[in-house]
Amino acid sequence: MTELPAKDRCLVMGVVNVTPDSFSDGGLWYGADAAIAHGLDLAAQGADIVDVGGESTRPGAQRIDEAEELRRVGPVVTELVRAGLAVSIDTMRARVAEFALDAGVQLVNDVSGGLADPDMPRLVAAAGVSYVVVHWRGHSRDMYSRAVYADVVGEVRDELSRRVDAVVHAGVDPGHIVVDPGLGFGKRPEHNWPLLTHLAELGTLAGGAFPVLVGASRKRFLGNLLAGPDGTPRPFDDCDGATVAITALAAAAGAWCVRVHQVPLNADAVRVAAAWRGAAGAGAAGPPLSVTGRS
Ligand code: PMM
Repeated sequence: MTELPAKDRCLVMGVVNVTPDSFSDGGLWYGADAAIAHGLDLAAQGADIVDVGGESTRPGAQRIDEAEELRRVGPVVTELVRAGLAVSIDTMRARVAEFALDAGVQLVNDVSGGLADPDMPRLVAAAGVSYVVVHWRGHSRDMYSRAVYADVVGEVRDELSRRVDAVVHAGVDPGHIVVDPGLGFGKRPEHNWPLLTHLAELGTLAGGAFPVLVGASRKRFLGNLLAGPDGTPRPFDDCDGATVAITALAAAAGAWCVRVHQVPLNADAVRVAAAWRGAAGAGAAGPPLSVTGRS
């Protein structure tokens, strides 16, 4: 099977949202054929991994049922794995992850960090694949009510640390864990910036140093930053320049991977950052992941 790439630079994960309603590209790749073609395009443009998701997590989103999620992602995951791509499944449901693991994905990206479905950590542990544990405080329908922090970096780090302990307790190999501050998940714009500037700290938990994934692409806090003179936020799909800037900064700070909607310029940015880190004597990327596929 295709293994997760091990590179001496930050990896680029291209997003394939098979949804009618994701905040920045909802509907564009909703049909299976369009989503498969998009995944192949992202890989051809330089994505190291393609991340397939069927459930929108935009603020306020209502959940879809499991059958619908499987209907959306099933054919896309199957076909992209068959094409030889390194594929990750973006889901909070163990049953969806199980289907994707059987199809051959190498990574489970769970934006709830194992909280939404208690079966998820055991499933990932048994599969022996990599697991992205995202900081999360609850489902999208009311995520802003939980976005209250006195010390956002310290609290996110503590909560992530507890999730890492829990998934390790469920059997996940610590060498397979990636942590993610969950930008925008139960966070207001002002919370995302300190998280971005403390990535190394967020990856250094009681159990050791973990690779960090950053998902800033096209998120609302960038649209707010780039708002026009009348305060109107910049549209999502016009935030790719800001995303590339974050990619360069995060990769230079040692991020393991960036999750992005638009690949080519981000693929350039991670190479710039690798050269930057190399010249600074920092090593080209952050802590390594044991990148074996399913055992
Ligand atoms: N953000 C979204 C979806 N999946 N996965 C990880 N690991 N980190 C993220 O920040 C993340 C994610 C929401 O963005 P989208 O609707 O544009 O996919």
